[in-house]
Amino acid sequence: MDVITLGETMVLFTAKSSGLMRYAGDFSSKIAGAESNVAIGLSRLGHQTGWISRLGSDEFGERIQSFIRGEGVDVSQVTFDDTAATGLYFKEKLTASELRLKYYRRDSAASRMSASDLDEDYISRAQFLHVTGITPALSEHCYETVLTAVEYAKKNNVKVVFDPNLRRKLWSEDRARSVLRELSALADIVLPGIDEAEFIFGKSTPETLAKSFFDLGPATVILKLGKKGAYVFSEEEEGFVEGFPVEQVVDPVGAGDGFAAGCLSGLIEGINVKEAVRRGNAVGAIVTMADGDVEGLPERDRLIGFINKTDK
Ligand code: KDG
Repeated sequence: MDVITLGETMVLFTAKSSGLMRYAGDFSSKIAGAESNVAIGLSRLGHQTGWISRLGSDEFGERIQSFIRGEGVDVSQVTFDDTAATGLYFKEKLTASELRLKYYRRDSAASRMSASDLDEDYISRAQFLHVTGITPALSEHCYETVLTAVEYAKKNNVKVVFDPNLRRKLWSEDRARSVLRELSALADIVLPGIDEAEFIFGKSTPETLAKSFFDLGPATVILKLGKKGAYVFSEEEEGFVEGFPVEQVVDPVGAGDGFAAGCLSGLIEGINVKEAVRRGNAVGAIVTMADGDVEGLPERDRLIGFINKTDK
């Protein structure tokens, strides 16, 4: 297994018309969840991935499991809960460039994940464990589950990759800041966005923010500046890696997960960090050109074609 991840995946309903969702009659339905987005992205690039979660024993849960399994991700560690529902998430397109996201996930099946759901042996088989700051925000149980997964990874020399993925709607500012800092300190590689870094450490330059993460403990800090690119900070390498031009942004949600998938794909293959980040930038850019959080994740040929086209 190359990467194992854990977290909540929801059914995503997107209003087909723009404007306030109260007037929307038609919705498309897809599936989305930061961690499964990463697992799917890696699988499309040819890597072995596993996703750990809990789903409601309902039609939405069945749909999510089938979809993710169909993408080639191992779902053997997914459990079903008879007493809670699968989470839902709505995307409201106010204008072509203004999105509003609304969750119906409180007390969902995934929020009841527990550390006892984890199999240490399963986690020990991975090269990387990917975790985000969304899962610990779901419940105290989920927070403990993430910490236990990280503990199992560290015990078994599995590298921990942490993407803060700050979701302000899910928890209080103080709690978010303290947990994001705690998990950053436990990780080997962190992938914060500049806004997330400023949320944790206060406003500063990218260099100082990257250094603040580095001082907490991770060996590699990759600070994302959105479409502009990302700043790399590690003992071996340091510097800025420029992003790729995008013809037209159709839907930006999921670009950060695409970035994580591209970047991890490079790290699994042992290319240098800056090259891995360039791959991450390319996947992130491609994702924004399609509607949906996973629909734009490219297969390897498309990714190589996109990078080569820009290089010319
Ligand atoms: O990064 C994109 C995710 O945020 C989205 O797919 C849904 O997992 C999700 C969340 O909690 O926002």
